[in-house]
Amino acid sequence: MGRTLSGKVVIATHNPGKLREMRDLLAPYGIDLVSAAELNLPEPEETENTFTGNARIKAEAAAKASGLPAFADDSGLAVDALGGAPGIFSARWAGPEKDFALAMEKVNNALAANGAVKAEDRVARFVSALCVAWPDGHVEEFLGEVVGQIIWPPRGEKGFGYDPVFQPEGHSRTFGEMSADEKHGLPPLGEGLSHRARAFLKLAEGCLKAPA
Ligand code: ITT
Repeated sequence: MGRTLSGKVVIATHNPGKLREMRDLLAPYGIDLVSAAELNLPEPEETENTFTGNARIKAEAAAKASGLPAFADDSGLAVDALGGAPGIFSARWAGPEKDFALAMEKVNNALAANGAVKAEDRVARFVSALCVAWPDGHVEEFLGEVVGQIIWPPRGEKGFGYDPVFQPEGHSRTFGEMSADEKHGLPPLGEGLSHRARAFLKLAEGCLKAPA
């Protein structure tokens, strides 16, 4: 068991889709949540070359600036046939306008340019690195992953980011077609489906008290 998370906690993300999911995941644990945007915290530069490193930058910056424990996620889509791209650059592939229709098209075009047409050539994984940092410098880190395939054209209006082109293994619908509950797939519905939910289940085991 790591250090228990309680009281007031900052969710250190500026991405509204991720904020919604991180709030959802923490909701049963009776924690008082405040977002980085509500506290006007600046967005630190993500200068590390791993998901774990960048999650830690975000959590530590928010904990230091707020004096509160902070919970951050660094995540992305890693496509096997593209050598793991866009990976830690997943947000950056959408450009300054955060245009994910464009980012999804770039992924599909890159696969097409590689001749990756068959499902088995379009394997991809979503990865989530979660970090909780306390103002005294203590950190706890967790990693989750879900394997699937890139489909084209995109399907579904739910979720955010690359969800409409990602179909998790063993499912016939994309994350974009799933409700938040289905995408998380938490117990008793499942054993955790999305990368974020899988990392979160480890976090819950290490740092959260079971909901009353
Ligand atoms: P913060 O750093 O403020 O948290 P961000 O959007 O910059 O927000 P990341 O650097 O972690 O976050 O970028 C991850 C990108 O990967 C994100 O912008 C999404 O487009 C994509 N992504 C991550 N998890 C996803 C999910 O569950 N569904 C769809 N896309 C996801």
